[in-house]
Amino acid sequence: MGKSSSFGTHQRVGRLRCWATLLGVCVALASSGCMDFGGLEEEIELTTHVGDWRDQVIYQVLIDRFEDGDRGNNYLVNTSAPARWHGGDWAGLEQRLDYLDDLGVTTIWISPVYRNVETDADVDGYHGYWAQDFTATNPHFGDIMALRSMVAAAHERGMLIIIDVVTNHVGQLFFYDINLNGHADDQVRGSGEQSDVFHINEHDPDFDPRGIQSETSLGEAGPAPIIFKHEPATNHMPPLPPVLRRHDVYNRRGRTIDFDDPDQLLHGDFPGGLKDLNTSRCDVKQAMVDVYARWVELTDVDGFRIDTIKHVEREFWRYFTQKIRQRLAAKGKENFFMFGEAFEGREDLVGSFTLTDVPDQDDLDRESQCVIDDFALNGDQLDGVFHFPQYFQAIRDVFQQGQSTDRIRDLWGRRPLNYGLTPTVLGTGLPPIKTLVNFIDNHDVARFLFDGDEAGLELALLFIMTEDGIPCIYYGTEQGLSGGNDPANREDMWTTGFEQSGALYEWTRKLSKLRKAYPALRRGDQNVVWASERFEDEPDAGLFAFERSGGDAGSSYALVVINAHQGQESRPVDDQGALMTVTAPTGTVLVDVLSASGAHYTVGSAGELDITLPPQSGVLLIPQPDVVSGI
Ligand SMILES: [Ca+2]
Ligand SMILES: [Ca+2]
Ligand SMILES: [Ca+2]
Repeated sequence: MGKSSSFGTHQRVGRLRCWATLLGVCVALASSGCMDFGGLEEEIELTTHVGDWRDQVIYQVLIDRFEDGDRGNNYLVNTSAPARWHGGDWAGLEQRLDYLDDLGVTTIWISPVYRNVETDADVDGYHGYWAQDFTATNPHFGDIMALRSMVAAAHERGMLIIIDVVTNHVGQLFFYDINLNGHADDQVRGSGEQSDVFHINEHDPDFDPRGIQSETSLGEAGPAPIIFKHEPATNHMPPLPPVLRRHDVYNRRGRTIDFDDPDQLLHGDFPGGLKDLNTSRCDVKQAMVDVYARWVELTDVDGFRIDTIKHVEREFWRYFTQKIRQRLAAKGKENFFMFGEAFEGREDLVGSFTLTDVPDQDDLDRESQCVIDDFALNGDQLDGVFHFPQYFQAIRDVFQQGQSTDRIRDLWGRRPLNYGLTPTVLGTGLPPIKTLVNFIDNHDVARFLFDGDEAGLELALLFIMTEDGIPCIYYGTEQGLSGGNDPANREDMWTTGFEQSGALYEWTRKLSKLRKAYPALRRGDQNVVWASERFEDEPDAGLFAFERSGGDAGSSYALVVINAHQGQESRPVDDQGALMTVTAPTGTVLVDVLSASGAHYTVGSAGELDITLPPQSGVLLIPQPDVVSGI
């Protein structure tokens, strides 16, 4: 497949917009070309809009839930049910860019942009993770012009856009015809008298390492055929681009039951009947590069957040990321950030997707057989990852539950063992270990306030906005949204009124400004100066402190001290009475730039710093001569 040939087969249908037509008309055209990019297939000029990704504050938006800027694309909308389409769109996000700019957001990560299964088992594809047509805009979110307009408006403000991408699976687009009767059966039974009773779900059968087998009354009858569905009303239609209609591009082994089994982890259908692509095939690798590079070429977006990375082979990530970087860089888009999501607490596993060591040369030679250009493969993978281990060990354990802070020190101490230490070729220029994406919550977990309190949330915000890496805020955090697990955590943002005066909003905005004002918070190396294994009534229970300095931060210095204890004031002092020591020189006056009164502390003759913090509070200390006024 040539670089762009996969899109060449789609016939233009003029300016016809899927969403603007009646659903039936759109579906009638689906096999003849309604799936193209709204009739606009020309590329736009690509530009590199970012310098250093560590300067960014990312904000995650579920497009369907953020702002409804265009009632004209609202179909199948039911705002009274959390798992239905609610009407948000790209035009709505564009209308709220000023709000996000004021908050200090610099980068917006948005839901997948392409067409989805509309609804499956009475749940809608509003989240964007049920791909049906990778080459068409999601008509609920707008057309290509609306997407381009929003991206351009963000760029005009100096903001960046990251799109969410899925390469592991498509929506529930086919069933396994296990009983060979040509249609989908959710349950099949024998008589129970002459034959055993058995249950089959042909949409989502359990994993079989041999591949799903067909079965007749006489026994097994070989691999079960797969049959693409043709249900226009719910957009269960054969996928696009056309290569995804080949049966052998799917693993066809059924639903993953045991995530600890590597075969199931990599090759099983994702729960919910999401059909797993065979991502070690050359045609699948090439199709995914084509599809996703194309979205950048059509819109000038600045990065990818990549879904479900642990369900896809490392060899795919090597091919995908390297070919995306090469293709975009050749067109003027450099420093394109690709970070991945593995919902996983194991740091060695999460970090393994950022390692750039060349694997076994024989493997690399085999993988290189997929290469159709002049650039050989190396060991590079992703530029960064979502820092899920920290979500569990710091956000949940410490800031929600008040457990001991030494687990944060230990977690950070293991970073060099687990994350890539070398920048990828044509990547961000930074090693992955410096661009971990730090978050408090997201669309896949209950919001912080569901299980935690506002003081804890403020501390967690202070933590992610001052630590090494790139902070990422889930939409509505600044408005105090508190929904529980999916879909309750996907509230309609418009119900908040986009107020800009609440305490959490102002706290977040202030932290954004401080991060921007002090290079140490973005570029400095990180050094833990106090952590405690104690969490009951000891003097230092709940205390955690770290410095940011050196690295690329010049002479900039910052010290963050946090008391995560939920019931007592604490002080960094051990049982022998020894205080915390810091690297700032003796006599340095450190000012708490979070405090309205300008509280300050002086470094003692042995480098010690004495500070007592109320429960669930923190300080951000800056040397007095460096303090920027007016924040
Ligand atoms: Ca709308
Ligand atoms: Ca059947
Ligand atoms: Ca897979």
